[in-house]
Amino acid sequence: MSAGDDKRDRNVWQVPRDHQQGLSPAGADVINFDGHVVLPYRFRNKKMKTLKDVITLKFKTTESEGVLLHGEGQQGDYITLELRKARLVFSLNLGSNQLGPIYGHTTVLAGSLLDDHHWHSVVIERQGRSLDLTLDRSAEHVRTNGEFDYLDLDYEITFGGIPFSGKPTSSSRKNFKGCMEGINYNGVNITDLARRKKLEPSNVGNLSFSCVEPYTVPVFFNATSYLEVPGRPHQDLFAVSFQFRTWNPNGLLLFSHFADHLGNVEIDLTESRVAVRINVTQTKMSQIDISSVALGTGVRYRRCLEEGDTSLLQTGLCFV
Ligand SMILES: [Ca+2]
Repeated sequence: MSAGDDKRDRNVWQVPRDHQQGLSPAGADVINFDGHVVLPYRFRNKKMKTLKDVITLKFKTTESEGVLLHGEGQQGDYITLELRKARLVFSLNLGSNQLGPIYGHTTVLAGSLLDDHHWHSVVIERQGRSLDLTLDRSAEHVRTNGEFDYLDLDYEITFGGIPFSGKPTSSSRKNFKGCMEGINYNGVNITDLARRKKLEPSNVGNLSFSCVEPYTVPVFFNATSYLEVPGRPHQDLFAVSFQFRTWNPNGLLLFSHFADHLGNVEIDLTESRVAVRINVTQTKMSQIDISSVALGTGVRYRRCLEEGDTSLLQTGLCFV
């Protein structure tokens, strides 16, 4: 226990010296999805049979789950791009043969911690069974399963969610809540069509053309920046909650003195583990409950390290 570190003994707010917020390009090409609305692009001839697909879009969100786009056909073909546990999941089926062993379901996973309210770009390029999924600057190349080359979709491809159809696949998936930019489906500028009211959004929810900023935004820290908040005098309760991400195995997350020289509390990372240290100089404190704090932050932190997101290298500590 390192008590008495006077550098940490502060009690006023200070704006961190290296405070950055997520940059959100103020493009005119954005669509905000509220988590309910779905934007369909209906095919002119009710069917779309493609040997080649090129789909591009950018998204930013604070949600870890949500369907970015979806299409399906009565033959069993489907295409779905979604976020699951803050990872990008692309599912494609060019056709399955239910009589034989041929099964076309193909899944590609990309990225992690994508619910960081920063823009991420996605490019899907398919030529027959050859598939490239590019997320930001990293590309995955796969060959789709099965023997079929054509994607056969019926009626529409939807953005921001799956319209309710009564099927279990649609009801178990969350709609996308966040912002998309520059949606292009095989040369069709979906964002532009939506802005010109050429597409009919679903009746539920709202589509808007500027990004809604979330109530909370991440705060970035480097090795020398910090944030100071005033304490609440004459209160017996000390309660704090936050989420964080970092690439660093060691670092001080929080420090506070208790009133009346009772001691202090310190939450830090030590060798990739969260430690809550309470230094009591007098025995006035009767109850200490730290379990939820330690578990909550630890899980997030471990996931960050396991998934090896190198983009965190530049950010240092990040509280969200
Ligand atoms: Ca097919």
